[in-house]
Amino acid sequence: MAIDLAPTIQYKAADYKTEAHNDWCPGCGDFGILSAVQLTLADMQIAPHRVTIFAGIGCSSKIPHFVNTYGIHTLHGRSLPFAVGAKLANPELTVIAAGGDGDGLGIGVGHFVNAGRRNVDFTYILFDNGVYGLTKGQASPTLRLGVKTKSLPQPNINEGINSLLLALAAGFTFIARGYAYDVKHLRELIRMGIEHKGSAYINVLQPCPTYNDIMTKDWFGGDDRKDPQTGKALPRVYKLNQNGYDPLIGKNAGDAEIQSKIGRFIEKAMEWGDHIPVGVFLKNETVPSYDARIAERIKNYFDAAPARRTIADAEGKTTADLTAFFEEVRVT
Ligand SMILES: Cc1ncc(C[n+]2csc(CCOP(=O)(O)OP(=O)(O)O)c2C)c(N)n1
Ligand SMILES: [Mg+2]
Repeated sequence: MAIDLAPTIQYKAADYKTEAHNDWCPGCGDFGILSAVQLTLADMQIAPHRVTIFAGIGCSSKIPHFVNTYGIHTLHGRSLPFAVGAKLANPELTVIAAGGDGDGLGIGVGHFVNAGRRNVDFTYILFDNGVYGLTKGQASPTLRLGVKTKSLPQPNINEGINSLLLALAAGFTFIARGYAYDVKHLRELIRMGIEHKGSAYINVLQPCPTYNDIMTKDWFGGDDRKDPQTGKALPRVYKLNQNGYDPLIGKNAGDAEIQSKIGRFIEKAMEWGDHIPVGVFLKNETVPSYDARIAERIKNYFDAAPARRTIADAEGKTTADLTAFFEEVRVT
């Protein structure tokens, strides 16, 4: 009788939690994002050792300590080069990059642009609170012109970056925005980002209860603007797909369809103020992922990717021999 070797372990969200001490402030939006990541990994039944989370530096960038997978707390702004390298070395790995708006769109923005244009298969979750939380609330690159948050002596003198438009220009092929306090919705977005074959960017609006006293949970929830009839708050955040928005640019989409979908994307990505859309803005299937492009040139790439190779013998002496790998590279 054949022995069934299929894995029987059922992972629960608790299996992705760690005992590490968490020093995020009470009420921080980071907790919602952390839960969404753990729940998504359980939803998808991805074994903890098959996932690596790379982060930069900041409050949000501490996330690898709290998720029971492999994780690297890298340098400020450097999560993406690590994520890209890991995915190329081990294409079987589920790669998540995570970090703050300061980390990813300030010091790390060059990597953001260059990662996007490669379309490597990873998911980047950007915690967007409009401030440098860890260093006491300076304006981050996403804080808009004229907004004065708690630590600023005067209103912000710079215009904020629209990271959805930047992600489009850079070449990300999956672009979404979530809200940290809507964990159920965010969990779906993260799943779709991981399932997407290519670079996925998920911007997450994440109130900072300590330093961002303008874009608060109450502000996003519209507590200051009530429906005159019902007296109920009118939330500023709304779901894109409520209005029949279709983010998909299918594999065989023609130029006209691509242009019209990009046009609508830009329109939606520019909405802010009393109407802030969340959901999937774009899923472009016309661009091949980077590993697929590599596999075109290196025929045995998926079978013999660098991480699958034996690199040392029992004594630790190197046995690395990449000859066969490079013999496959076609120079035309
Ligand atoms: C090279 C370098 N420059 C500056 C800093 C100081 N620093 C640490 S975290 C940070 C920004 C954090 O903001 P963000 O990425 O938005 O994360 P948050 O704390 O808001 O989650 C800065 C400027 C650093 N650690 N390294
Ligand atoms: Mg921040």
